[in-house]
Amino acid sequence: MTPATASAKTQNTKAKTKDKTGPIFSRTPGLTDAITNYCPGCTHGIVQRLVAEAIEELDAQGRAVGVCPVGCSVLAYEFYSCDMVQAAHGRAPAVATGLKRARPENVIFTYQGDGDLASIGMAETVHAATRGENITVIFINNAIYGMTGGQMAPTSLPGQVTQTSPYGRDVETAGYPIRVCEMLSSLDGVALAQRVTVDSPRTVRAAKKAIKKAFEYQTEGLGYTIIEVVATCPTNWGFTPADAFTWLRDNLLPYYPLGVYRDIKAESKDDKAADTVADKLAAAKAAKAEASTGSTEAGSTAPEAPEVAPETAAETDSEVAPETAPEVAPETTSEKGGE
Ligand SMILES: Cc1ncc(C[n+]2csc(CCOP(=O)(O)OP(=O)(O)O)c2C)c(N)n1
Ligand code: SF4
Ligand SMILES: [Mg+2]
Repeated sequence: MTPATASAKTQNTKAKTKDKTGPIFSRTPGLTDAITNYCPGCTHGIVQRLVAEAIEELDAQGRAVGVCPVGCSVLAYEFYSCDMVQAAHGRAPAVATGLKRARPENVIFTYQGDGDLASIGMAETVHAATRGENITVIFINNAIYGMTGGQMAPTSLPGQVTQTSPYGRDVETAGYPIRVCEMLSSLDGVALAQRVTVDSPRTVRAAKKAIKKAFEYQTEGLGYTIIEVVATCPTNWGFTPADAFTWLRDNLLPYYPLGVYRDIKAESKDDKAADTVADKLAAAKAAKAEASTGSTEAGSTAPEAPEVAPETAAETDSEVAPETAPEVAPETTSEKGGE
C-alpha cells in the first residue's frame, strides 16, 4: 500500500467514525456562513461567536437586532444572522435606544470598540447608561483604534506606543486611560457592568456566561447592561498573535481587572444597596399601586411610576452568584508601561 493510499484510508476511517458519532462542533445558526476577515489573533471573531451563541441559547434569534458602528466590527452585519443596523461612529447607543423604545419586545445589542464607545461616543454612552436604556452593550477594549491603523484610544495604557503616541502615551498631555466599567458602575441606570476577557477556554466560558446574563437582564427589563471584553489587536500592537495574548495578560489585565462592577440583582440581595434602580422602581411601583387604590390625595405631586416596572429586589432571584472582587488590583498609572 502506498503512503497516499494509506493516508486516504486513514481519512476514510476517520470520516466513518465521525459519521457514527456525529459532529461535536458546528457553526452556530446565529452566524452566517461568511468567513470573518479579522486579522490572525484578533479576538473580535471569538466575541462575535459568543454573542451569537448566547442569542441562540436564549431563543432570541428572531428577535435580536445588533447595532455595529464604525471600527473593525463595522462588517459584523456580514457575520450575524440576525438583523443588523449600522450606526455612525459613536452613535450606537442612540440607534439602540430608538430600536428598543420602538420595539421593546426585541433584544437589542450594540457592539462597540473603545474608540467608538469611549471616545467619540462617550457622551451617548454615559447618557444611555444613566437613562437606564434597556439595551446590552458589548464593548471591545483593545486599547487602540484598530480599523484606522493604530491611533491612541482613550483606553491606551500610559506609555503605550501607538501611531499618535510614538514615544508612548504621556499622561501629562493625554491624560489617563478610562476604566469604563468602573466609571459606568456609579450610574443608577446600569443593571450590569462586567469586565471579561477571552484569552483561554476558561475565560471564554466566563465571557459567554456574562454575555448571556446581560441579555437575560435586558429581557427582564432591568436597565443598561455592558460587558467589556479586554481584547487583542496584534496587528496594531505590532505583535504575533501569541505575543499579543501575553501582552494582554501582562499589561492590560492588571490595568483593567476582570470582575463584576455592578450587578443590581446581586446588590438588591445586599442590605447595603438601599438605593439601587430596582429599589427605586419598586418604590415607584408601590406609590402607583397606592395611588390607584385612592389612598393618595388628588393632585399629589408624587412622581409617576413607570408602566412596566422591573421585578423588585425581593422578587428577583439570581442563580448566578456575583463574582468576587477583581483578583488583581489595578496598578497605579505611573507604574504602568506599554511598549
Ligand atoms: C465621524 C467619524 N470620525 C472618525 C472616523 C474614523 N474612524 C473609523 S474607525 C475609528 C476608530 C475605531 O476604533 P475602535 O472603536 O477602537 O474599534 P477597533 O477598530 O479597534 O475595533 C475611527 C476614528 C469615522 N469613520 N467617522
Ligand atoms: S486591525 Fe486589530 S482590531 Fe482590527 S481586525 Fe485586525 S487585529 Fe482585529
Ligand atoms: Mg479599539
